[in-house]
Amino acid sequence: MSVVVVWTGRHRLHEPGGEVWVGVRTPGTELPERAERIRAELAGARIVEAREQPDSALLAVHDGALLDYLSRAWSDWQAAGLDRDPGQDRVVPYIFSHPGLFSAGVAPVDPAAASARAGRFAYDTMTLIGPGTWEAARAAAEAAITAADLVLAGEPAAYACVRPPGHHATRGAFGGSCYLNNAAAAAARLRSGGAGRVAVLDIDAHHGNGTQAIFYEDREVLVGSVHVDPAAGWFPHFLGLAGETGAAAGAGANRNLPLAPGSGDEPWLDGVRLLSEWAAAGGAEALVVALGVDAAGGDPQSPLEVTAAGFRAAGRTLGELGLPTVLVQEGGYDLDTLGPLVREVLEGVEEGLA
Ligand code: SP5
Ligand code: ZN
Repeated sequence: MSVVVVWTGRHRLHEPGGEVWVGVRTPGTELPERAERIRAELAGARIVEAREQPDSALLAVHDGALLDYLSRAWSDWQAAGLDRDPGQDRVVPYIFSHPGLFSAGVAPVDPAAASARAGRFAYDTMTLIGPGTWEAARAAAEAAITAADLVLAGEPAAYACVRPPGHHATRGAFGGSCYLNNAAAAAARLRSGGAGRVAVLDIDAHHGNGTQAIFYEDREVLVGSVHVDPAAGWFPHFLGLAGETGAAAGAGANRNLPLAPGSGDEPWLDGVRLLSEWAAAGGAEALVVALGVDAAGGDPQSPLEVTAAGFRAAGRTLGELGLPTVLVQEGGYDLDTLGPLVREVLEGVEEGLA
């Protein structure tokens, strides 16, 4: 395989320890073994270590307040004794600065209590923070940015084999197993490195709401996502519909293609093709693929039914755009098929680029 793979072993520092869903701690599926399985499948590839990046690379897509919070969340939680009393070994929010709390001219206070602070930045209860979460999330973003640098230096395609994933993280909030938006950080680096217009195409089974929000008013970053219809009962539930097309200078620069639960190769590949044509027509000069493989039939987190051949065909379509291409790992939770499906996409990209 010729696609260069960017890797960091620091992902292992993030052990989510489950997900609190409807108030119950469930085992969770965003496990360290995910990245290890993909890496094992790509054992023959060229591997490059993620390079450290300055804060400015993260501040291009995130608020400083979110970065400050994430970097201190676990130590503040521990300093407040919450891991001993009541005995919660991960940061879990309990009160949220919901917009419905506030009147015109009344802004949220920065809460003094560590137990409350999470609810200023978390938008769900499933995305837990432990001792190594910040270091791992930062390493994942750094790996995605490194992949962008490799492509700027002339690699036709680079794949960041990362976790935790990123596409649900917004400028100022985290959720959906995501803390920092790795794909958005890669797109920002491609832009600052000279790409005029960048397309981020998201083929994860879930809507890339974080990436959408980050670039919603940006005409130079086209954001497209094909995903299971949130209005049919799927995460992120509150947005991700076809009517969300960008705003202000970014009007028309966002595209959502929601699919019915149960959709398989044909409608999903139609979506991938539409997004690719849209990116080409929009003048994209570089491509970021938010590469989740949870649209696979058999994935525990989504009802889509895409096959291995479908993933290969999607890779080919994206490769045929002929653009410098950064691929960033997002979801995909069936440990036995995750690696092979990523390989199908990467080999498809190579075929398309050739
Ligand atoms: C990056 C990514 O793929 N994030 C996916 C986050 C979606 N998680 C939604 C989980 C909804 C609760 N699932 C409970 C399953 C109970 N059987
Ligand atoms: Zn997903």
